Amino acid sequence: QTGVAVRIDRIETFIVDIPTIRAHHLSMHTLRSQTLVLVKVSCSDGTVGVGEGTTIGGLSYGEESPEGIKLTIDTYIAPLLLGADATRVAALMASVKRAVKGNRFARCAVETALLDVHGRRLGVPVSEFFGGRQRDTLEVAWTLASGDTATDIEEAEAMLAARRHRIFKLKIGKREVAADVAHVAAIKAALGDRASVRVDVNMAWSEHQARRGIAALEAAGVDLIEQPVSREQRGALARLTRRFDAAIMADEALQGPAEAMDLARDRAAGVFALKIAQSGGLFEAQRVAAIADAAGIELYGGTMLEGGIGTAASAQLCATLPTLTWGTELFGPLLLAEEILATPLAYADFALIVPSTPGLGVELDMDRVDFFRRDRPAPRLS
Ligand code: MUC
Ligand code: MG
Repeated sequence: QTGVAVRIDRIETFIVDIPTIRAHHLSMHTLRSQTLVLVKVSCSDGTVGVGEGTTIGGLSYGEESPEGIKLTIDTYIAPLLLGADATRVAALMASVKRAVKGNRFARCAVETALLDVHGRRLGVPVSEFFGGRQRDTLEVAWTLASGDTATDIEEAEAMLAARRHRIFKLKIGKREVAADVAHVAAIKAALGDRASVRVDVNMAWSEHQARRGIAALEAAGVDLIEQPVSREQRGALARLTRRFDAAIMADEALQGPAEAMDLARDRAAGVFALKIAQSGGLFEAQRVAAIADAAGIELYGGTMLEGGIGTAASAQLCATLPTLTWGTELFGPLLLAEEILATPLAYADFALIVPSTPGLGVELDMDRVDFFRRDRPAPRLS
């Protein structure tokens, strides 16, 4: 193309499988390793940016799988972008959205890489594209999901002692309601006022189960209930929100600004789990946050258990939000047994320190990425 300031020359994708530090039990899947899809965008001026598209448990969490995210980027998004002006990030993503319906995780991964490369070129962190920072650290929750109550309590105590986390999210919904409630109540009783205890049901309950479950959880001192019922059951979510004092949070039900608008109009949740991938990128997530703000809905910085790239991208946006009442759960890299960043993200005093160098503020260690790649390249012979 003529008149293009900086051309997009190359877009590469890598599927990377990384073991987790322990089994992570969710209502729909048990994770023993996490699969990240990494995107690398190289431009004609020599700048390179990276993005990440990550989901949980293949197709068990949502409608995009890691393999599908890679295919969507390679086959449908990359050809649209090659040769285009890399400096027009919002316009590029608008053209991608016209040509690629749905596939929000894939679009988010590409947008993240474009923002990273744009920030690096301009010498500013990605947070500057969203109005600049309102905070430099983000409180981070930890998810207790070992599958065993005593192990979870031990893990929480260790996190408190290390001043790494004082908010704990428990993944429930796999067992009988009574068994799950007993598990959560035992953990809250052990931790008392030293910690906030929250649950994520990942859509596993019927409305009736939710009424029984939430009443008991509220009595046990749980302060936040995430996605108790199916994402389609918006009426049920709204009724639960009205019925209980404990905050009800929408996660799976929230897939971008249009759904945010519907949920806000129906008052179907008191809190939104803001996720960049589920929203369709950082720009769309910023719009979700604006709708929440206007509707008086509180925000929580959610995760898809991303590695360091996706986590840094979420952090760049979360740092710019006017309010983030419930903090974040940007702990994904801490659940992975292996590091793929050249320098790990820093966590201290219950918080993630938002990287402040240009772009996302993190670097991939490409030797480590090559090692964990599903299609591992043949070793380079010197
Ligand atoms: C979810 O459903 O929110 C976040 C933390 C965790 O352990 O799983 C996720 C996904
Ligand atoms: Mg959730």
